[in-house]
Amino acid sequence: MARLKTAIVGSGFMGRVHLEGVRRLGSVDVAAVCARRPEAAQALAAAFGVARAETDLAAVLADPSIDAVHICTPNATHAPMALAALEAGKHVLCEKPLAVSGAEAAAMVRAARQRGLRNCTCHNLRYYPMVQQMRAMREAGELGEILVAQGTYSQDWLLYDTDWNWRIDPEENGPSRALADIGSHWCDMAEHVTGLRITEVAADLQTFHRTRKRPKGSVETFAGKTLSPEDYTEAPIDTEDFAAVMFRMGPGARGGFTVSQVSAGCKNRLSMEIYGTRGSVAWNQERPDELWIGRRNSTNQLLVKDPSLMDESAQPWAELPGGHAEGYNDTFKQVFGRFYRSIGDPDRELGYPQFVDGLRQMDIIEAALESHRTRSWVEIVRR
Ligand code: SOE
Repeated sequence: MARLKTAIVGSGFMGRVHLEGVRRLGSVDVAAVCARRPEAAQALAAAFGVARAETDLAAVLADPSIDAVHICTPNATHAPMALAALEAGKHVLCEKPLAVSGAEAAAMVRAARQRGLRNCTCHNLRYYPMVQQMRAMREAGELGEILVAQGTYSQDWLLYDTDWNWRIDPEENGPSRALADIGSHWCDMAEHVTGLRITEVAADLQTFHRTRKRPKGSVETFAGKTLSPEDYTEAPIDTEDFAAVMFRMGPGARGGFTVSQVSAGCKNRLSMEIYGTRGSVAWNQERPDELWIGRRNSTNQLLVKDPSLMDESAQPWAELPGGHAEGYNDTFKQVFGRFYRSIGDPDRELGYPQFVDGLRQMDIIEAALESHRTRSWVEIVRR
């Protein structure tokens, strides 16, 4: 396959994760890093030996040698940047949430389809080996009919009123914070593993800190836990720190999840529990190589990731032998590898989430916001 060229837009936590992930592929060159602040673009480019550090996205998009772009910037920039990149004929891999509204996400889906360009919403957490094992077991009928899906995505990096990040500013983040940021991961995984769609929601949101101390200068994701800035401004906050969501998955399956960015001791605790008529599975991102398997009439099991013990259809997502953990960074490599291989091979099975998957999560988030406002069940209207 001919070598491809890409650009990373965004120089924060996710821009660096993406750059590292692309570098592991061996068939894609990062031609440029683009960021708002020239010193940030230059620092990230220098750290990885990338030739170009840009602050002007238009200059990157005007480069005919660049085949694709990764959008790793605050949520409010996703749609304008993706639409400009698609207009310039670039394949687009965009971080989640796909946009700040369902309308924006729908426009991105339309634009990618009209131009026949590859498009990906980076719901990478699907691709931990044991998450793929849960999906494979469901597809093989080992769980039976799905009855219940439940869990949480809980963190503690925004617990204090001095914790700040662009996600707290609705101008950069959009109207939903915890639901859009980590609830989108949870819902995408629940639908991916069960093969069902969330059809209705009843949600209760809470903002515990009605004001936060906004530090002067930018604070990179998760970095606020170590910063002790000298001066702050008191900022009013109306995006949610927490949400509890009940949901229906069609006429049968039921479930519920919480999302929290204020749960002390939870670092990135995404727990997924799926209960079926023949058996159950449970997984926790903080112990990613372990899968709990529950049975009614035989002993429960704890499966430790080992490709030789996994269902055949899950094995491609486990590239290391048992006992060698496969973690967060590996999930990006899995997504990126399939994304770039699909560019060179139009007939290939894609195997990664598209913009349409990101749109579905925006529809769920908007329904949850409406449910909270109206204190009622809200149906997910599929576009
Ligand atoms: C912050 O909650 C964050 O960086 C999310 O935005 C990512 O999607 C998640 O993978 C890790 O935590």
